[in-house]
Amino acid sequence: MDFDVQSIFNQLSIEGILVDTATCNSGHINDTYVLTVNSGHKNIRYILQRINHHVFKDVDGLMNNISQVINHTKRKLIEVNASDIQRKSLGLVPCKDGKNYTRDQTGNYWRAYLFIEGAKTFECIENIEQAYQAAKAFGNFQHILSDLNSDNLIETIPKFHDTIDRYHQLIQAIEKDAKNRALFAKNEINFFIGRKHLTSVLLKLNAKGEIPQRITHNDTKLNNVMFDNITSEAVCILDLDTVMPGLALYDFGDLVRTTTNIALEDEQDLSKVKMDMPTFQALVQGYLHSAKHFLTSTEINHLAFSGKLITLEIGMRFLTDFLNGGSYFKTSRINQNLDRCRTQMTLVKSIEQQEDQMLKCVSKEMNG
Ligand code: GN1
Ligand code: MG
Repeated sequence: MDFDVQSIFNQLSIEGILVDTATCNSGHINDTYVLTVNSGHKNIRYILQRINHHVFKDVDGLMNNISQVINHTKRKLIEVNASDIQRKSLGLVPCKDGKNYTRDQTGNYWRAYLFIEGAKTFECIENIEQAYQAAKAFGNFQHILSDLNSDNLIETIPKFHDTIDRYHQLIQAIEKDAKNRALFAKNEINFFIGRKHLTSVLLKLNAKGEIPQRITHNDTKLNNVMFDNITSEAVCILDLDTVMPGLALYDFGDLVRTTTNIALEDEQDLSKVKMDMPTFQALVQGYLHSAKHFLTSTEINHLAFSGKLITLEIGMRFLTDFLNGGSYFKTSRINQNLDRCRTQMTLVKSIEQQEDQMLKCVSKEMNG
């Protein structure tokens, strides 16, 4: 480990002795560890995260967002007499100085959460019910946050889902061609240039007032949901770093991207990558179950489109990072960002081929 875990642990308001630190290889941005602490008669686990402050530049604002979201969620769960509240919302561990994050000697930022026991995350779905559960959980998450005052939230990453801006960033990376890779990625570049018109669709509808801004999660990857080991229900939503004003469709779109495709995000065998219709149907059912009452008809009519757009957006981001020489997303092998980009492109094409059926599926689920 490249840091002094004991000295960070000493700054946390936790009673007990640190007995183990394990690396958790999940997430492309922050570094995550599982701490085991002996508190006399039992072991208690915690999540420790190094916050990537090159990506999240205002860590204080970020942590303030997260604590507001957690407090609001807990209040709402108490209001409805929910059971097992400790496991249904993240719990931040305070530091000895009263803050909810700390800094080490090298200038890195750290935070700790209570570990949610008896539940786990998945990189790909193992059964269709998980797609239903995840979509229902994110719909409910948006519903819970619908009355949180967004004036107090900062934009943790400005223009995060601004697909027009993401396209411009790709064009800049192509023009700069810092690593001389543009020729090598010619087909990929043309793929996105040919779909430029898609990037403005939701932003225009938002500007016209047809799609409202809401407080959204903005990173609804399947592995940001914890599923209960016994009931298989979605218990808790993780990764609150990008909870901020956004469009509900960004959340639904990323669910399409990460659940309807059973291949890994960096799968090299592209024949495995496709949008699975029954999984899409389960997603729609789960999402409508908790979000139908607040979604506008324009939002509902764009559920299928959102899957295509967010997959396209993430594909553009992977390609941009590949062209820039890869400093944003963590990689563990050469050309991994290009492989990630290719899976996204394949998934976009698969969605395009099935978009009519997806639209029909949504209207069938809406109209009974
Ligand atoms: C990043 O860190 P992680 O894996 O939860 C990224 C998301 C991308 C995702 C692609 C802050 O999420 O936007 O969709 O990778 N998060 C940030 O897998 O950029
Ligand atoms: Mg994340």
